Amino acid sequence: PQKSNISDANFPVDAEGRTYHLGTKRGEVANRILSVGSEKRALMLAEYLEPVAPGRGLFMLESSRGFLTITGRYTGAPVSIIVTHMGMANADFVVRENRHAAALHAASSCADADADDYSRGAVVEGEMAIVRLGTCGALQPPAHLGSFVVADPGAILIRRNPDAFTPEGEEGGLVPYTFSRPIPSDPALSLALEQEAVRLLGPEGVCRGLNATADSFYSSQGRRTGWFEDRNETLLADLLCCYPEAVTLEMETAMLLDLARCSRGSIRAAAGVIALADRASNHFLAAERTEQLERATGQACLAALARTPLDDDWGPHNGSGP
Ligand code: R1P
Repeated sequence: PQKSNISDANFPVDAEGRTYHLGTKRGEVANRILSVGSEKRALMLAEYLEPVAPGRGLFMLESSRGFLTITGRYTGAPVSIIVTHMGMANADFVVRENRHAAALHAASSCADADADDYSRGAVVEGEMAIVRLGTCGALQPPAHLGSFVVADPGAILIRRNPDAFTPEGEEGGLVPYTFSRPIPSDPALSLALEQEAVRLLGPEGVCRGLNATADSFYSSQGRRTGWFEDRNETLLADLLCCYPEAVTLEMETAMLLDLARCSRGSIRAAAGVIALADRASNHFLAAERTEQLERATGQACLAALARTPLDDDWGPHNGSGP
């Protein structure tokens, strides 16, 4: 894909209607999306999918930018697993390019543009549900090494403020890191995710709590590296002072929840993360245990998506499947 010419600088698509970064087009992506951070995790979880239609394989497409989309069915419901890689910009690509509406730019100049214009030409039409399955650092109980933590009630965003690192900023007392207010997750989808995880892992392995999403792995997560002036020595303490209920720290959830909140009611989003690192003790989870948990919690995410009722009509039966 993406060999033909791109049109529309506002929202680039090629002549086939394939998006610029994810490379997918209408009909190739299901309304239920599981967003994962790595290709290994996506391929492992694709083992639990059935083909979209009998006698056909899973739909798989990797874009030139490395975004892999796999579409199939889980317990009958169409689901796409998408490799989102890391960080907020990549989460933004995945959400926006799937929700994309090619006609929006043209329609926005028409005085009589109506709500339908937002779905015309979309990669995914109708309501969407997106669940992120990620890994994270555990900040405090109830999250501990190996826990699966559902981001309920949601997530806050930690941003590094470059202005604070200038002489003027220092003089003016600018803070080097800012914390947003909580961004809510979808309550029903979060509950479904928690219930499915408890079913597969047992109640002791699952908890819920406020997530903190940082705009980097190092400085804005309070990691210290000698070559950079990061002024983050008190960052984690400051975070817990501001949000005593924060339990996990990672890099995508707040972006997903923010976009869902701003999606004009078209996207429901939730996230669950496996605590891979304990930020208090500095311990890290063994690779074999991580894989076991990825398999179990991945199935919980797929089950939560599959049981979520959506106003969609996707599938080969109406010609919209891949
Ligand atoms: C950092 O190592 C990455 O791991 C976490 C962070 O959010 C970041 O993306 O999540 P994933 O395992 O989903 O990538």
